[in-house]
Amino acid sequence: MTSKRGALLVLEGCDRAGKSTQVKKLVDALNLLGISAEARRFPDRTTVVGKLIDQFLSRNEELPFETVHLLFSSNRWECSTEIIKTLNSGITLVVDRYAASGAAYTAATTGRDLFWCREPDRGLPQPDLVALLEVDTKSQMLRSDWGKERFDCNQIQQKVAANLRLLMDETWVAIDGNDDLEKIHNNLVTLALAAIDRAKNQPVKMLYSKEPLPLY
Ligand code: DGP
Repeated sequence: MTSKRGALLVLEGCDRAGKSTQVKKLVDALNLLGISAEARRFPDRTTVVGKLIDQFLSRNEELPFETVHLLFSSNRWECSTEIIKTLNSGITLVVDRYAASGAAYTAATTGRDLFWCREPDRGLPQPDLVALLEVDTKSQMLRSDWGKERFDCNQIQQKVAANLRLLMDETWVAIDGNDDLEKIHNNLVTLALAAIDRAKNQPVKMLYSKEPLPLY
């Protein structure tokens, strides 16, 4: 490990919570402050696994939701070595969705418990910060492209929102996504700088490696 690694910063939330906009703004702001930062997103639809996920999401491929759950997790695993290398080279990563989306969406769509849903992601690089952007259902539906993909439905989104709340631990911060864009951004910059400072002299940890698990 280098003495100053980058931090793994994750933005989570339901569909159309404003994550992508905030990821881009945060990366730009960090780079302007002289902190090397790059954006990532999951699912990464450019990989072989990601292409299959894309087919499923656009309803061109039918697969059991449990199978898809493992594909989403594989998609994170296939990027995990590169993520660790990048962090250890001193670059901070700002990631649009990560393992919590995996657990929250599968629990919402299959009824399987969060404990089961978290398992495939155990051992992935652990985020140093998870910022949960929470928006009310009305403003979510007003955002562009609503209803186009498989999980763009009110009932699923409400369950996802509740599941994300249940997944919160000490690395998470909930943010009101209905707030003004710049206010959210400034809040995220402050949180990111603190997380980068905390992470810089620590090794990258493994996700869900502590016992007992915080959910039960
Ligand atoms: P996005 O590209 O962020 O719009 O995500 C595409 C959709 O896939 C969105 O409805 C959220 C869902 N999703 C993202 N990650 C996962 C995951 O790991 N598991 C499941 N089941 N769904 C996910």
